Amino acid sequence: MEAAEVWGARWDTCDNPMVRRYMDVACRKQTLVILAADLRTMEGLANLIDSVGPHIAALKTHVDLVDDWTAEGWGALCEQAESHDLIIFEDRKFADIGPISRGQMAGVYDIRSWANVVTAHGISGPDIVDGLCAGWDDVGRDGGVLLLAQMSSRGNLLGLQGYTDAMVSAGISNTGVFGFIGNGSRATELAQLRALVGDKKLIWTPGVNLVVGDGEMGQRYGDPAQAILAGSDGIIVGSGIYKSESPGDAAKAYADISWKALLERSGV
Ligand code: 5BU
Repeated sequence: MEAAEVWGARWDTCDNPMVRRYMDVACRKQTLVILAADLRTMEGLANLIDSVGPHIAALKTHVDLVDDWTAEGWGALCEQAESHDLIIFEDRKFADIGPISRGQMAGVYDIRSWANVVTAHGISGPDIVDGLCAGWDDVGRDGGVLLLAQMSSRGNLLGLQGYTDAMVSAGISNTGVFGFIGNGSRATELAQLRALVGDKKLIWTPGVNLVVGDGEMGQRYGDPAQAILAGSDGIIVGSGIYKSESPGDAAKAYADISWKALLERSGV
C-alpha cells in the first residue's frame, strides 16, 4: 500500500521532516501503535521491545523512569529499537524557556542524540519549539516536537477555554512541530482538535485502551479505532500492551485495529 494513498492530504501537507519517516514506517509495518514503554528496568525494556517490535511504529520512553539506567545500556537499547525500524519518542514534556529547553536536550540523558520526537508544553510560549530544535541542531540531527494541545487525564488544565486553540495557533506554522497530542479518551474532543489542526500536522493520542473508561489515578481511556476515525494518526498504548499476558499478541491486536481504522478513514 502506497503511503501517499493511505495518509491522504497529510502526506503532502505535513511539513516536519520526521513526519514522512513515521508515515512510511507505519505503512511498512501496517501499524499506528506507539508503545508507551513505561517499565523500570533496562532488561524489562529490552525484552518488551523484542516481543512487540514488529507490531509497533514508534517507541515512547520516559528515560527518567528507569532505575538501572546507564548511558551505555541506553545506547544499546536505542540501537535495538532502530533495528526494529522504530521512531524513538521521549515523552519528556519540556516546558521551560527556549534556551533552557535547548540545554535540557543535552545534560545527562542527552535526549537530542537519540530521540526523533519529544513532547513539550507550550505554556512558556512558542519559542520552546525553536529551543528544542536548536538542541537537535547542536548535534547535527533533525527532530520533531509534539505540542500538548489536550491531555488524557481527568481535570487537566489544557481543557480550560481557549488553551487548545491557542496551542494550535502557536504551533501550526512552525516546521519544528511534528504534531499535537490529543486526548485519545474522548473522540468528540479529538474531532474538534482535528478540525482546528487541518492536515498540516499529525495528532498522536494517549489514553487509548481496548478496555475503555477510567484508569488508575485519573487516567481515562477511549477506544483505539474511534480515536483514529476521529483524526488521530498514532495511538499511544502502554499498560494495554505491557501489562497483558502476551505483549506481542496485544501489540498485534492494537496494530490490526489501528491499520484497519486508517484504511477505513482514508477510504482505500
Ligand atoms: P497507559 O499505560 O496506556 O495509560 O500509558 C499512557 C502513557 O502516555 C504514559 O506513558 C503517559 O505518560 C503518557 N501520556 C498520557 O497518558 N496522557 C497524556 O495526556 C500524555 C501522555 Br501528554
